[in-house]
Amino acid sequence: MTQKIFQEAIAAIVDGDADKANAIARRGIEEGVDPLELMTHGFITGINQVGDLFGSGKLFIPGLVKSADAMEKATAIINAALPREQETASGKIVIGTVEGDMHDIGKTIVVSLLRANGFEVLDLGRDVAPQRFIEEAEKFKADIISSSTLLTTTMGVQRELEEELKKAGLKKKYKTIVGGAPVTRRWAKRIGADAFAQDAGDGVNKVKQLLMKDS
Ligand code: B12
Repeated sequence: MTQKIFQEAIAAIVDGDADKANAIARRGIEEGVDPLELMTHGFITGINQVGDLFGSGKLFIPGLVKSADAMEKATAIINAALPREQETASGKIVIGTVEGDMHDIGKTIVVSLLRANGFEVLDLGRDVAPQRFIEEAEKFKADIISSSTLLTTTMGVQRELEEELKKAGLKKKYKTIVGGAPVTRRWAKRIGADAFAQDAGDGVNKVKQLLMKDS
């Protein structure tokens, strides 16, 4: 039964059918399918296939936009269904997609999973400049600054963020974590970020580890 709904979720995203994606997300939750599994094995697998089709010239911008719309609808439903920890975890996280990058589906999943795990999260949205990450972290009294990027051309903004933190004498005050499809552990090390996470679940674990090192 679950395999079937995963396949349906993949097809809805590849076809760019927002109504179907919406209905499948709701049905999956009603039927007790684990929301994160439906996300990972269904919708995310679908959007990755869309990315491959786009990358190999078999799908064009209008198709990409339709699939992204279907993905956004499904993500909103899944995110709202994530089971919440009763306890509040101690840790404040500022997060955003870097300047020049409009991709925010993955970042939104990370936000939801962090909140579901009891963390206080300030979501700055997308197209966030390094200086703004820092200003908002100061105001919010954050422990961690986390950034997402999906474009290779905007990865450098994560490096700029590290440099700005150093310039402001704040590098020790905040832990940093970077993520997004082109981001690797090696990249994180190269720019001096404190952690890298490959997906939202890994992100929650890395945040916990960073906060433990802090205390
Ligand atoms: C959907 C999509 C879009 C949508 C975005 C909608 C939205 N609201 O986000 C739209 C249609 C707007 C779009 C636009 C463009 N896109 Co686009 N897009 C994609 C696509 C297909 C999927 C991205 C996605 O949502 N994945 C699903 C999520 C769940 O995965 P994720 O983002 O990787 O996030 C997970 C992890 O990485 C991690 N994570 C992510 N961030 C963070 C942060 C932290 C702190 C942590 C801990 C973890 C973490 O956790 C997440 C959940 O597990 C990708 C292909 C791909 N496979 O990545 C192309 C892709 C990223 N896009 C691409 C391109 C080229 C573009 C455009 C330039 C196209 C154009 N010519 O206009 C524009 C760019 C506009 C801009 N300035 O940003 C290229 C990038 C190529 C490159 N090397 O840079 C890709 C790779 C497609 C391709 N194969 O060519 N796109």
